Amino acid sequence: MRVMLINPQFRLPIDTRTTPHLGLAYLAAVSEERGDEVFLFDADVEDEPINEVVARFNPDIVGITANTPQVKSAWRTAQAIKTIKDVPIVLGGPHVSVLPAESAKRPEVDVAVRGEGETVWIKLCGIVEEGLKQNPNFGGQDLLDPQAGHLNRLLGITYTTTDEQECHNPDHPPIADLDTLPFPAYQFFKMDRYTNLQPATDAIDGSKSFSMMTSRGCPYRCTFCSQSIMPIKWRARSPENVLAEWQHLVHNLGAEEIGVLDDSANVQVDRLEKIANLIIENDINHVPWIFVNGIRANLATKDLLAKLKMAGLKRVAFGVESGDPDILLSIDKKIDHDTIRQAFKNAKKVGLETMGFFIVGLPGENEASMEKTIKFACEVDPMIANFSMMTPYPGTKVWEIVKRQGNLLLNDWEDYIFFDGRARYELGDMTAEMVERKWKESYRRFYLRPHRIAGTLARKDFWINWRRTFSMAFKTIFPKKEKTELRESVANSMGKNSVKSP
Ligand code: B12
Ligand code: SF4
Repeated sequence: MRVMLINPQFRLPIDTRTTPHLGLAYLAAVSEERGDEVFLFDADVEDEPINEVVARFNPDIVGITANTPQVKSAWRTAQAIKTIKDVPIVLGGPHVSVLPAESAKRPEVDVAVRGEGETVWIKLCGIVEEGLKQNPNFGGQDLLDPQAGHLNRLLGITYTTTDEQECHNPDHPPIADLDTLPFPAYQFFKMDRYTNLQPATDAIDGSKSFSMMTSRGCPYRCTFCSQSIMPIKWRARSPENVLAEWQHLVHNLGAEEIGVLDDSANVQVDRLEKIANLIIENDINHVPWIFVNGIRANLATKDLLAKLKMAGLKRVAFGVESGDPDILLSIDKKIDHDTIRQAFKNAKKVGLETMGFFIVGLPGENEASMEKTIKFACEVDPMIANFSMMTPYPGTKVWEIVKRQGNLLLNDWEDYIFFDGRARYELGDMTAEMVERKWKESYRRFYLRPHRIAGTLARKDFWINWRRTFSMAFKTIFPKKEKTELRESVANSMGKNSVKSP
């Protein structure tokens, strides 16, 4: 069967790296394992319009991924494809998992898959394949025919039948043993067109950079985080299985750097230690790697960090979020400032680069609490500080709070991004003006301290990438007020602009 997987186009207002989409890489891998012919279309790096590729490849099923700011682009892509052929179109990903009915009721979307996708995707492909055996033109309408009932028993999906009945089948159980999954199938990506996610080495373009997930899910439930997409149960791959992928990336694909994307990589400290030991014993610790997301500060002991450093870890990140103890408590981070201080100290002591994630504009904030966040960031002083403007994603507790008590300033999913300098909501005494001002201040006050300027100028990668760094800093501090240009270009590239705001 011919299977097409799509990452729809969405460019952030500031330049971020472009890396292969790991979720699609997994879906491509299980499709390949099933014996399907796979075409992966990543609109961020393709030159050819989607309609030409669809006409040529003639897929039997199409899967499109979507996070919140991408979802309208996903709908536009589906519309463009449906004008060519009524191929079954399946949407999945973080946004679709939280609001499946919104996509499933659209005429251009046939099925919305909720949560972890591999098993459901494979089962759907099997259903379509059976349909094609009976009818070589089996399409979206046939799949949704209530008389035929093709989708009745498939867990984890939402769809609207041709007689307009919305069906929300029960959840699909999470994959119990992650070791049963094949490794992400990078062979379907145009690898030379990507940059690295967060540089672990000095090179940005052309570095052979790969992402990896050694565990899925997170046992914590921070109020601002879209973690609700994955099952609450944290599941980990065995150290041996992680090592096998690591070796594959280094020996077969020539990885020069690896970004570990786990949400909470150090939930089981002994597992991480074992992975580190295996990397060392198998002589692949010369390839630098980083934790792209924060690891838990309460479990970041000096011994663990020292071992990880020996295994090639170059940089570690911690989610600090707020410098205000009451706010930290209110977001259910389940951590305190002394623990965070100690984690940064431990990391620096063993010679790791550090990164801190901070949020400006959480519910309950005021000028004083945001001030504490800036001061705390300066105190723990990571090599990289990332200040995000709080963006309430659907499904999160913050989203519920803002909907109930606040004044949401967003009316378009494409604006659900957190680096464009505009506040997303007002709540109580917290005005948009205050959040925007403190957010800009946070970057200015953190990075424009004399020792930071000196430190930055002394870094080799700064001089290699100075044009990009300046351009990003300028766009961060002076963002474009209106993104109409961006939206028009995305819409035009799809050849359609008929998707309305939510
Ligand atoms: C790496 C990453 C990035 C990278 C993206 C790299 C890339 N090309 O993928 C970068 C840094 C660029 C990035 C940017 C952003 N990100 Co991000 N990112 C992540 C992160 C940490 C890992 C993603 C990943 O690889 N997951 C592992 C794979 C296996 O999971 P997956 O992609 O979700 O796919 C699975 C399922 O969702 C499903 N599935 C997905 N697509 C499809 C399609 C079909 C057809 C089917 C059947 C199933 C299916 O099956 C897959 C396999 O199980 C996640 C957190 C997380 N744990 O997922 C956040 C996350 C996805 N990001 C998030 C956000 C908010 C953003 C930004 C909007 C932030 C911003 N700057 O404003 C931008 C948007 C950028 C854009 N262009 O769209 C949110 C999304 C929330 C939401 N409601 O959309 C997440 C969930 C973080 C969080 N906890 O809040 N991100
Ligand atoms: S912010 Fe981190 S610790 Fe909190 S729920 Fe999200 S992934 Fe888990």
